[in-house]
Amino acid sequence: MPEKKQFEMSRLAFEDTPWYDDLQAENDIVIINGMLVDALKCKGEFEIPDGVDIICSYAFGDFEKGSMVTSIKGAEKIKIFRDCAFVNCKELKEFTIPDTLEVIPYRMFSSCESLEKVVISESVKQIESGAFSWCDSLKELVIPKNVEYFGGLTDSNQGCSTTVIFENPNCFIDGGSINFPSFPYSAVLKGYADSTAYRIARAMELKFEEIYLEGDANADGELSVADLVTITKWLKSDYTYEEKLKSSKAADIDENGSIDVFDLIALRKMLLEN
Ligand SMILES: [Ca+2]
Ligand SMILES: [Ca+2]
Repeated sequence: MPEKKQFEMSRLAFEDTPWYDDLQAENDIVIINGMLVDALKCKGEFEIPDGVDIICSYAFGDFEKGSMVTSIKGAEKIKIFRDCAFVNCKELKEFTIPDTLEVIPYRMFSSCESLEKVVISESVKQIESGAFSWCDSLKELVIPKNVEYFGGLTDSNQGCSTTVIFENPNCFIDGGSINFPSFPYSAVLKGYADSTAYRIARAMELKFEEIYLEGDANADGELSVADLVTITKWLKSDYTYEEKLKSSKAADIDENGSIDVFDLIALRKMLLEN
C-alpha cells in the first residue's frame, strides 16, 4: 500500500471488484490505512472512528446513492477532507466545520438535500466551488470574515433560495460565466455596501440586501477613525473615490434620515467608548 498522505483513494475506483466487494460485505465501514473510504451503509448518528484522519471522496455517497447518516461527530480529528467527501449525505441536517480546516473542498456537501445549518469556523479562508451546491434546505449560509474566496453555489437547483451572507467586504466571489453562473437566480446575497457581494449581485441580477455596522461609513466591516474621516470629508464634499461615503445607513447613526454633524459627534463618542 502506498504512503497514505500521497495516495488519493475513492470507493468509486474499486467498486465492483471482487476484492472490494468482499471488503464491503464484511464491514459496515471501510477504512484503509487511516482513510475512511466507505460509510455508505451507515445511518443515523455517526461518529468518525479513532485512527481515521482522511475522509475520501464519495465516502458517504455519490450522485446515485447516499448514506442515511443524520449527524457526524469527530470531524475535528480529520486532517484531510477530500473533494466530494459528503456528497449526497441526504439525511445530514447540520455540520460544524472544524477549526482545523482552512479550505472547504470542491463539492464537499453537494446534494446534501436535508442540510439546514452549517457553521463555518474562523479558520476557513477558502470555500471551493459547489461546496454547498444542491443543498436545497440550506436557507442561510454565513461566510465569515476570514474567508477570502467563495466559489459559489455552482449549478444548484435554480429555485434554490439560499441567502449567502458575506462578512468580508472584499471576499473574492466567483460569479462563474454566462452559461455556467455560480449562483442560482433565486439566491440572495447579503453584504456591506459597495462590497464584492454587492457587485456580484448587481452583475448577476440577484437580490442583494445590505448589512452594516452602525457608524461604519466606509463599509469595511470595522469601526475606526477612517469612518470619522469619511463622514468629515463627505460633509465638506472633499473626498476621493476611495474615501467616499459608502454606507449612508451606517453613517446615519441617530437614524434621522440625514448625515450631519450630530452623526459625527455620535461616532466620535462611539470610538472613544470602544
Ligand atoms: Ca469602517
Ligand atoms: Ca443623522
